[in-house]
Amino acid sequence: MGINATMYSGGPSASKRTFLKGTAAAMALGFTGLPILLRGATTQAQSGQQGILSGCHWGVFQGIVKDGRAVEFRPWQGDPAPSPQLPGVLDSLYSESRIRYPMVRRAWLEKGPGADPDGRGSGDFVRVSWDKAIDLVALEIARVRKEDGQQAVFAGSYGWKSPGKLHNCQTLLRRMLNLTGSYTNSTGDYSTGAAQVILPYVSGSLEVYEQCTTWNNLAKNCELMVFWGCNPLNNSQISWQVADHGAWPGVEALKKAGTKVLCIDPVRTETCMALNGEWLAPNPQTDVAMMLGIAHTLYTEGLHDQKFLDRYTTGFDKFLPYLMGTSDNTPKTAEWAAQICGLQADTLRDLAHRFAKHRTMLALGYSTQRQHHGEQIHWMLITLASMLGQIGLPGGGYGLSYHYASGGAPTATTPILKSIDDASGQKQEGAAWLASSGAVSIPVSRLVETLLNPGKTMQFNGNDIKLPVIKLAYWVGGNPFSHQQDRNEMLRAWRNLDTFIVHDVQWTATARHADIVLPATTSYERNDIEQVGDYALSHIVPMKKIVDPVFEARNDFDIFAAIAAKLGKGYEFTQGRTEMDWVRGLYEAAKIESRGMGMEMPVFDVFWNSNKPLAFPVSPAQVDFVRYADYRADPLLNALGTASGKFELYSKAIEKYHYDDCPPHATWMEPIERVGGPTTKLPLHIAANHPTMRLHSQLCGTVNRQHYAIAGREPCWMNPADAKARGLSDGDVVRVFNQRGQILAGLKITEDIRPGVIRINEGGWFDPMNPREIGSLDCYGDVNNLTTGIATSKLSQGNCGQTGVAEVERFVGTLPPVTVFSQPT
Ligand code: PGD
Repeated sequence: MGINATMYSGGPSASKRTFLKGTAAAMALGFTGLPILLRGATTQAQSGQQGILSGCHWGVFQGIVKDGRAVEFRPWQGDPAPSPQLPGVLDSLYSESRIRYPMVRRAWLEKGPGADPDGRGSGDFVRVSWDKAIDLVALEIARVRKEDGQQAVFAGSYGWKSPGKLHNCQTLLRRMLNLTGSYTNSTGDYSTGAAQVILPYVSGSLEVYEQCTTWNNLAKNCELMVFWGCNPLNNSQISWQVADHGAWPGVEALKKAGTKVLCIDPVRTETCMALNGEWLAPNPQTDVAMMLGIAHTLYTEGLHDQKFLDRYTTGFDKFLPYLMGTSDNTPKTAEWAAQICGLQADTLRDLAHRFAKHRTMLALGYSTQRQHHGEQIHWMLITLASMLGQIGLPGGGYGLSYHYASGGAPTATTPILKSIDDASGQKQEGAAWLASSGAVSIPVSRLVETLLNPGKTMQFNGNDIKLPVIKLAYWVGGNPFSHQQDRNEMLRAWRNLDTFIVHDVQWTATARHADIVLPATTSYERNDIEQVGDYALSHIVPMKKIVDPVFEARNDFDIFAAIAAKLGKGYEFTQGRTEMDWVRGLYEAAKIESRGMGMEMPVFDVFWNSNKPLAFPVSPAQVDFVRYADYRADPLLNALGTASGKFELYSKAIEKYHYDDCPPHATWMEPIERVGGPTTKLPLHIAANHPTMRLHSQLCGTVNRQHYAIAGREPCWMNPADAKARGLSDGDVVRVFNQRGQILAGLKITEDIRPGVIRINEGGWFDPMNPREIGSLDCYGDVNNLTTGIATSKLSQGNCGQTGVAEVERFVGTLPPVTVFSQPT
């Protein structure tokens, strides 16, 4: 398949003709060198309608404006599969939950920092002027630093802030704090907290965010595609940068090729349905045992590839005694695995045979490692793939990002746009969320533990960290009252803070629990620039301001510039440059870099005024990219970044840490709780998956809720057998509860989830009936009331958002109203 087909098959109106027209346009503008194309591009503006080009997590779009108000966000013609979430993106500008003015919690304003911490979340705010708000913030940062030290200010501020290389609110927060002092930072992320720490020991790179063998290559060469907890058609709607949606043509190509598809998942996913896949649903949290059962069959039947293991891996000899049970008296036979994972032993043997016989791609998702001992599954998958010996072959091996940001869409030849930096002297390019500056850095999901245990020593990835005393938390571009597990433990911890400052666009539960709330602009009220596709990097898109800021919203950039100025570093913060100076400068730097790659980008004004994304070419080699082909071809020249230069199926480094919860080879370990587990009493596993009509918690406060809310609450999927056993009917309002919390939800009965599992998507806004009471009933349905706050292990200290069990009953009594989507009083 050629480049054009890969990029455009399935697109609404784009065609080869449009592509050629774009080429002609580019040439007419006189670009030289390799062809740089202004592609895709009969814009609404050109066809006589007002359309302003921009981009967001959901894709490239045109903002249609009437009388100063955005009335439509229309997908860009070149988008092969526009996200149905776009109407909610537009609504996020004007919805009832928009933050309008700077607000301060009354008790904090009248009695000072730390006053009445239990009153957070009760909505008693006082509107203040911007000048007053900036004063309060600057003075409070200075006070805390003076009284409690630099580390007492927490600016880890994790979250899916909007894209854009200038208005990156988290970098801007740290820029302001670095210029005026220091702070406590966080390390890692909530997506792959466990995998990104263990994989460098195993394959020598972060691996989870690396490009996969392309869909194009799979369509030609893969015989068995295994989506293991991996759902591209839900999760690739969005990207960290601007989404390209290359997964849709990819999946379409697989379908056309007739590739056999197997989905291993407690939920029958959109991807499984679209590809008419075979669905296998093991007990949740038991995949490592299942993989071990398959590995045991491979080995005992001589189906493993010893030559591959010898040449490309180390440590199989140390893993083998565990697999065969000579080291622990438990052979990991198919029968042993079957009684843990709930599938038949014959099914596991059959999988071993099919994996070995066919060119097989094992595509694993991230949620499988967001579990207690989550490090093990990615390690075990690589161990299994190594035994199969197909890593580096076309269409075979394993891939860890097929479900995320259209991993597997071919990567263009492109310069990398730089971003404004955090003034720490460290460059923050690419995986900015992994960079750490600051006085101290704690693992990102461990803030609650830190607030509850200041001074404690925490083990983390071979090091000891002394948990700092934190008095002020500053959050921008994230929603910890959604993303953090065990909401009630978190509420307890938050009471130890003097001050909680939040900038957001919407009155999320996080904003509602703040002491100082500042209204930020959305991307659609400011100018910026971004790349399209985290893997594809297909275009650079102008993110143009579509409308003026609503109410009193201000850009994070301007807010932090004002605070920096109050603290004596105003010029250092802005460098005397305006928004458009910065955007132009970032583009110009990329233009210079592109010259080194033999390309010539148009001058900035031409790019900006064209109202079109700037396209970059994709080489035939990238269209047909095979992960690890180079390593397979020459393991010495292309050695991996591990200590041995090979895949490490046993890690001597991890052995030296002596962690009781992370042994030196892939191991099955019981999670703290799981359905059917030895000590677990409650009967239903909670699949806290990513939602279909929002991005984490973003857009929950918009019209998109109409597409999924049941009785005004977050849906809870349940298998008919489980519903029958509890006398429940479709559409019932149910109470879902366990020892950690209780939420209301609307029941959806469906065969698309296995018995013993309920699905409540993460990101529902927390709406406690009585905000002063810890453990109060959540009236809307934030699933993280129910999940466990423990860490995956001492190695990575990742979050366990997919570990939790619960019970469900019909709600009786007077239904409390949902209040979280309206303005606080
Ligand atoms: P979002 O809802 O994206 O969630 O956690 P995250 O905190 O990223 O929150 C982003 C917030 O930033 C929104 O409130 C949005 O309005 C605000 N925002 C956006 N743009 C701007 C801006 O320009 N300026 C300012 N000031 N604010 C802005 C997501 C996290 O949740 C992640 S990444 C994962 S993978 C985890 N997933 C799960 C899970 O699968 N299951 C459970 N149980 N829990 C999870 N938690 C994690």
